[in-house]
Amino acid sequence: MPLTAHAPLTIDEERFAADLSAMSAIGWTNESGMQRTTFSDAHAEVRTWFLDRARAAGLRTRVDGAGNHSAILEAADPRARTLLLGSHLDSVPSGGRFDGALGVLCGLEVLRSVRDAGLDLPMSLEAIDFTDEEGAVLGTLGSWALAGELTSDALASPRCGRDVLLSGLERMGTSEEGLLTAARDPAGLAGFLELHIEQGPVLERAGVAIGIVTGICGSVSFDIVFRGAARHAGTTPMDARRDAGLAAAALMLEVRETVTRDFAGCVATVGDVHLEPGAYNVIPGVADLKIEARAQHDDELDRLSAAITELARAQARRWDLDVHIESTGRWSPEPTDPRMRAAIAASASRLGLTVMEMPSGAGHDAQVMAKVTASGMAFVPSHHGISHHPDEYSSLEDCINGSNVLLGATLALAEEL
Ligand code: HGY
Ligand code: MN
Ligand code: MN
Repeated sequence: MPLTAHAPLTIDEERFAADLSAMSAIGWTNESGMQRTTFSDAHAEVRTWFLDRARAAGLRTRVDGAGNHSAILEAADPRARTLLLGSHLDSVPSGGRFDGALGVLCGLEVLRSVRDAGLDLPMSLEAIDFTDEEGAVLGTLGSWALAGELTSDALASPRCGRDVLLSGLERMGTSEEGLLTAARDPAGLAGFLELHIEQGPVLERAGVAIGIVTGICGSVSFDIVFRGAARHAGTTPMDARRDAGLAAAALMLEVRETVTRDFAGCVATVGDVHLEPGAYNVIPGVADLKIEARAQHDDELDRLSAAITELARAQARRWDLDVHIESTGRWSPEPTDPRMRAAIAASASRLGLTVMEMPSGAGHDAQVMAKVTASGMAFVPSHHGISHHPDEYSSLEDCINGSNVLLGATLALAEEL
């Protein structure tokens, strides 16, 4: 009798809810939300917690050369391929409790539920927590390494600086060499599924329980440094200044105007501006901006990059400044796999959950994994669309729905093999 002929297998809600609460407390601070950035103590603590919970369930565990942490439920057949289920346990600074972490716990819960049910699937299952999805170091670092997409060039100038990278890898029990040798043979993979919060308002506004992701946006990020002349704020006439802060302010507004006017459906954000020396009575000689832009198509990313670069150069000319523009990352937009979308849809429908297809405005490990194996994503609603903020919230019911949909999609894929 096919697996999917019975009433849908569902997760152990009590166990899942208790783990969601315990996991959410690790790295949580009442004053500034979730502080689990890559290499932080809280990040290490939650990763240890994840492996402990896996072992408690009788699952094998592994940490690969990229520091990706996995729980594994092996198929009886040693030649079986592996279906990866997961996301990331690292957070942005002052982030939320659900971004990434929910997907890792849902992956673990799928393995535990399959094991509890005594099912012997024709594929091994691996719940994986990828290293540094959020980009404190590089962004999707662990999935890039596993996909074999990581290069030593990319590691030459990481966002966190080489020292932090090397010392952090050492603390994580690996090395740059380990990162570069963590690639998994795609022939051994049966696919990748990621359950994630939507991080936007679409599902909640539509009153829909599950989002079936059609494609994941691409993004580019830059570090733009304007250099002028730090001078006395009181004695330097207004027409004799080379004020780097003015270029930063003008560029922030111009980027918004340009993207809003010329790039429908795209977004751009200046997420950080740092002025030096940073004193009331000194004209800023240096302005360092961290900027990123996103689009659903590669050619739009190219045009966005060119537009931002030209705007920065024009502001440098206008305020008589030098400007240095460094690319700090590019993630190509990727469509999800139709077979994965169908498995998610079939699972949601067997559970009686409403669904809608939608693109992802957030980046994810799934867009990296899509380069080497069939990948799919399912979303659960985010309350008021809030994310990357302590107020990020998804209801327990929605989280349980997400885990059940992931379980059902896993069984539907096993059925196909
Ligand atoms: O930034 C993103 O889209 C993701 O949360 N890393
Ligand atoms: Mn995420
Ligand atoms: Mn995120």
